[in-house]
Amino acid sequence: MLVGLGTGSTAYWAIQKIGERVEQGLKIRCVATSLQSEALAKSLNIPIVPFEEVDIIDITIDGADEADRNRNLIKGGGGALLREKIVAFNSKVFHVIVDESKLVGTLGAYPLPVEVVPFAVELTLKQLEKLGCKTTIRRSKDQNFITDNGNLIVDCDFRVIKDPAALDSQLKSIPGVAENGLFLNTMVSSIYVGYSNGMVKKI
Ligand code: DER
Repeated sequence: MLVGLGTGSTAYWAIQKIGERVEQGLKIRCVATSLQSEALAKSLNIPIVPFEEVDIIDITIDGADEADRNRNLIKGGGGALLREKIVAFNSKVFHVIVDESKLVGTLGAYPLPVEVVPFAVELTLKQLEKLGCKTTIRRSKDQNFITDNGNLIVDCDFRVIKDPAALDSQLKSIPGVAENGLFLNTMVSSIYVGYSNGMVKKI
């Protein structure tokens, strides 16, 4: 199988476990959603293949920052949302793992990460704010956070996102927005919710 490796602290543990299985003889090939996950996979001797060798990805496993019961997600807390969305979209199966704290009734309390090209970012921020959010350009170590694609991340605080599909369309219509962190349920096969008592529920 060709397996997509997610990004973040949850995907970290999935990649570790996949590494153990590869060491025991599991024969798979992988693609990674970030340079960070690619480096981790390589350190565990998980075979990474270039995208030019890829037709369709069999299964991708990733985390999320918020998930609702309709299987819509907010992702991008780790800044890899564009690559994550490309890999998820091109996967036959996309499984998401969250802990119970990330399961919400309505998305939006977690500021929505939006990947934006640096050119004229001030204008793009104004367009984003017209949609009713407060914007913050993400910083890291006293400078703007730069994605693996050389872009900025703008965290958009909407408080409540009543219609994720409508907002996704609105965001996609703004030139300068490379991608946004809304992963709609059309793309998500299952969400596995882990509880502190060890129970796991599948949505
Ligand atoms: O940045 C991302 O999209 C991550 O996958 C994020 O959604 C989950 O990160 P975490 O597992 O570190 O909470």
